[in-house]
Amino acid sequence: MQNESKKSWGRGVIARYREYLPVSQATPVVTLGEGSTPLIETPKLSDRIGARVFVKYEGLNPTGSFKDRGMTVAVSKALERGAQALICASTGNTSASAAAYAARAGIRCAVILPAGKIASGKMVQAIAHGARVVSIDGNFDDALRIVRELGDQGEFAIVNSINPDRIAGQKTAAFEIVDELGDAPDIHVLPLGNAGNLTAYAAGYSEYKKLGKSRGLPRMIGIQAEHAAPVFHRRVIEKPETVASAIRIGNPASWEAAQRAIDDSGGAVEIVTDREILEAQSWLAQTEGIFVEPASAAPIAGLLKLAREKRRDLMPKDLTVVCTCTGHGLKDPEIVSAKFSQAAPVAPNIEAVREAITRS
Ligand code: AN7
Repeated sequence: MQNESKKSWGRGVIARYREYLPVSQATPVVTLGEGSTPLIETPKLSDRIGARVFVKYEGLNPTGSFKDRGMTVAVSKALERGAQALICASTGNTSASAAAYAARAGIRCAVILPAGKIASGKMVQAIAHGARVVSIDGNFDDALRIVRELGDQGEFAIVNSINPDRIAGQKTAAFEIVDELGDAPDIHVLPLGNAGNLTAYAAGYSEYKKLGKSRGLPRMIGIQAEHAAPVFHRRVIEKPETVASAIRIGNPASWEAAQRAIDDSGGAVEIVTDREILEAQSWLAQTEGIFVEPASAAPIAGLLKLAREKRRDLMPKDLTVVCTCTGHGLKDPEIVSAKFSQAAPVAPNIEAVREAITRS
């Protein structure tokens, strides 16, 4: 018999890391079995970088992105406080996750999205899970401003990463990495949008180090898209633009905390072009077998750029590098399918099919 008093049943980050999270026996746990995602060693990427590189593949969470780690904690706590409805602004993944966890919790969910800028898979998820979807004629930063105001009026629980329960849940990804590697990596690279995730990882690594579970702390390196790079340029970007719609953000909510985490760790913020992002996405899918959405390819593009520029200040040789790939490639299928023109069907016989396979 399992000892139920010691170990809560099932999967999910609250079950696995309860003692490090702001939950108690009174918290109703809303979970879809998130977390425990694979840390995949990537030999071809390692060769190109000159380091031992792992991908933390967060696209394998229940709704296909890292947001689920924070959402399980945020929605459980919202339910504990008696919330009847959730609200979030989103570039897509937060809304997909909020919609699913709200459905699971049996409460309403409203998602406020920049019109025309949400990848189709993410939009489909919000609709499928029954969220009330409101598109605004504005960008993510406008949507978040409205959500903050609506949240202040007490009608909705905000589940954006300005909610500290979200950050608490997301730090479990750092715990998993240290638990698996037996120590912290030397470098951690991830995409930087609202900067909540970088802040969460830094908190997780630092908490684990204080507990003696790791010896060092990784340098935190955030990667932004060239025309959506407020942290890199140290100024608000009024009209951010990038093919990586998830990180099309001009005024990050966790800007200060992330900047501190980057500085304290001896890390950096770098930028990559849309072209570099799409090339990295395609290369990772075709050489390592890992399909990620464009925002999640940004850190891969960033690592390749650091290696190309021989930035040995940030990346001395033979280190251990972990790169978080935050969302699944299927979230944004048009990006890839646009590259292919569907060939006309061929006759249903071996000769025609063989000819089609070998045709250049
Ligand atoms: C795949 O869903 O902001 O720096 O509203 O979906 O913690 O914001 C998504 C962000 C990286 C950036 N990768 O993380 C939203 C949203 C993916 C993302 C980020 C997002 P943060």
